[in-house]
Amino acid sequence: MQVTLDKTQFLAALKRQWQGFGLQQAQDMTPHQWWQATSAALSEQLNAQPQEQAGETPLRHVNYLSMEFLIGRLTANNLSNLGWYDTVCEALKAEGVDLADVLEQEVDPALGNGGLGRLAACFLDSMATVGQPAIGYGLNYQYGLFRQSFQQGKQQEAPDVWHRESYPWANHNAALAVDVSFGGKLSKDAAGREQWQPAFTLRGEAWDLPVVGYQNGITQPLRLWEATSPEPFDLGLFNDGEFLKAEQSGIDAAKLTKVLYPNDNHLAGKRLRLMQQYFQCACSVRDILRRHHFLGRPVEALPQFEVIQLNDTHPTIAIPELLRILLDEHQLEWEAAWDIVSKTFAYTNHTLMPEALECWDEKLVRSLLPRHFSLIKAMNARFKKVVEARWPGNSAVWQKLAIHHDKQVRMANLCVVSGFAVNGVAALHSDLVVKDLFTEYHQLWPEKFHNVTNGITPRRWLKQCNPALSALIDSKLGTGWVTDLDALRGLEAFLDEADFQQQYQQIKRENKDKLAHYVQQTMGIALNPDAIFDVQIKRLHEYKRQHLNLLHILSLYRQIRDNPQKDCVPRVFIFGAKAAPGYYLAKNIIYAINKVAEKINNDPLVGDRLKVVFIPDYKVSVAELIIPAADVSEQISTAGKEASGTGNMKLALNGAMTIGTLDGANVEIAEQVGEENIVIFGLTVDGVKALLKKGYDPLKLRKKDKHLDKILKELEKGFFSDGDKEAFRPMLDSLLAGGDHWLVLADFASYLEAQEKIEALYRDAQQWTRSTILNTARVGMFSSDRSIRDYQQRIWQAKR
Ligand code: 26Q
Repeated sequence: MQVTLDKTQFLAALKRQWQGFGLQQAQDMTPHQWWQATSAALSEQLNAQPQEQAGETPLRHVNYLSMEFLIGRLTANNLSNLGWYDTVCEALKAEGVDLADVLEQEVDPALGNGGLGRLAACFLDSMATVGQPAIGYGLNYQYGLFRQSFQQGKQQEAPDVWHRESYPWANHNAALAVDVSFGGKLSKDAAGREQWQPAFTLRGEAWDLPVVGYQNGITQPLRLWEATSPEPFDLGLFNDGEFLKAEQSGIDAAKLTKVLYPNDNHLAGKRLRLMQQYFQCACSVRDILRRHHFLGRPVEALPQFEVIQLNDTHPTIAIPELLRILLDEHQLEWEAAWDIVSKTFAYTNHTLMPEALECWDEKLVRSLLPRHFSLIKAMNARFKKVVEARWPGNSAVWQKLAIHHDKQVRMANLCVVSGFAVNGVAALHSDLVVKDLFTEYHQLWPEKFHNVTNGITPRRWLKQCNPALSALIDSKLGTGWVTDLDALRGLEAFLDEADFQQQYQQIKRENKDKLAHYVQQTMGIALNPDAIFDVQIKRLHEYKRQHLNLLHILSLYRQIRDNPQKDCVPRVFIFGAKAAPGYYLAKNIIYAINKVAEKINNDPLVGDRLKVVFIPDYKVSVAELIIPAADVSEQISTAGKEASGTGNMKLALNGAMTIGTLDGANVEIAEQVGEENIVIFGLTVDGVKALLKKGYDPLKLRKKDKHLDKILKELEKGFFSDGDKEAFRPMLDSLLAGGDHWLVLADFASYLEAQEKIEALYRDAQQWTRSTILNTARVGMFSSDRSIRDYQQRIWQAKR
């Protein structure tokens, strides 16, 4: 049921585009205009396709609410999923233009921070592909995640100008605009019902991006809300003082969706963030109800037809928002309204770390959303009775489970109490969610808790980013793997074919050449493509332990200087990571890596044996370049801290060997690929718990380990920082005087051993190739298509 592109119509659409630019002929376009025009023409052709009428489907419709969608570049993705790539390639060739060059011009919208945002994008791709009716709801930020550069090794941030005004894939859907109110006060009506008189109102305008299923004729929307002021010349509002009130309260509508908060696994606690969250939820809930009513369905039937999936707690305020509409607008009684709400929401947890669990100050909630706060208190009071019945007189349990406690609103608790399902994102993580985080909730409602292991879309993360490997797989297995990733197991049949091994190796080598070329162009550093490309790409966070990686680099450097003849396999260490602008320690780790890189890269004694590159401005399009070129995948978080990880899956799929702790999805990757094809090291979750219980002293460890002591001394003495002894003080203090909360030094020895094992494995080129082929062949379960089917079976479409 694939849709075809009519070349003549496409060229006519393209012509309208360059005419719109005021040009005389296509050849007058700049390279960037070629991308703009091509994409706009394609967008128009896609919109003109007759949409398949989603008839009576037995499937509940999914509303995926997320503050982040890290979609990446869309043009190549849409061309590939539509099956239009070759036609457009030919059409442009006739104009003397190379499609690949055009695609390089595309902006990479950074409407997310990292894993959680990219997961949302992979899930949209998979829902469209497996035929799960769905819509993604998010915000249309004017500026995405900041652009990163380095000045003397320090991170600099600049605004991410992605030109949303002229982004060719976005369609303004004017008819869907929604008004959203904030602030004000409560009063009681004659019947004693609470009434909300908001202080000011903003407008949400809908921008739809197409989410194209893989060659199946399905396109579903990602709907992003932009905040604007309600018509300033609506005299009614104007006379009511609404407009002025908005001005007075200092709420400039344009501010609301101006910028994405750059925090990752950490809270901001800011008023504007809560406003963004409510704005997103209010617009989306309105839109869901509008569609439901438009189909002639009674509000009581909402849970039969719609499910609202919350991507972490960020959109939690949608819960009291739906309750408010049912009570205040539909005039339902509490029980009836609660019945609907409690069957509609499902919540995905992405973290166990206490500092990342969202809590909002009650004052903030009350002042911005007085009616919602009142409803939260009512929910809390009703839930208290449930807890009291189960644990009579046990105030400790109540204090833990309360939604509203100690002048705080706890969003995770609100989700668990109100949702019909709660899930973690990897098997280990979901176990810990039940055992450590929501223990008593699990005792109350065991049936609510699930695991759905994360996944990645094979379309972007193999077919598009690694065309050479995809073609090789096609030649062996046909093309079915693109929508059935388990089929990659078929590659095992070719494992011992010298010819296949050689081609697989050759492709890795060419991908490394490409990355080396990029690094040469952008950073002026020459990389040796015979070296091991050792990659750590993810947000900069202490728990992800980029500084453990750094200590290993320092160890190698020390060894080379102690023994200049040392025969080692050349290594290139590649980092990509942004630190939240306010995360001082994370920025210090970036600085340390860059300073160490500078020294090592310029030391003639080292030569080609060691190189360290921190690629600036890591983002989806840069990931697409690095991942196919990686030999080693660093997944070295403190056990129990990385909920899942998804970069680990992308790297393994593209034939990198993982060095990792038994954390997040690494555990399941190890199960799939087999223990000979992954290098596991370090403390386990139980080991971490035992060590902390026993008492852990990093200083003692340092005393015992002479090698470690030497390395740390060099950092302390300013050897890498032009004599500046304070340069890495924040990082060193956290590791030593600060108690080494993330057990970096505790895992150091085990990590070095694991790295030696990597080197030994790499020396046997044939064994190594076999192992990496097996990584590609055996990680099929990490397709996000499988994740979506799990959500369907366990949560969205489960019999109730
Ligand atoms: C919260 C409040 C205020 C401002 C910002 C935030 C905020 C924003 C983003 C909090 C957390 C995030 C992002 C979290 C995240 O990316 N988590 C990752 O999710 C992945 C997908 O499930 C997992 O694979 C990773 O393990 C997890 O760290």
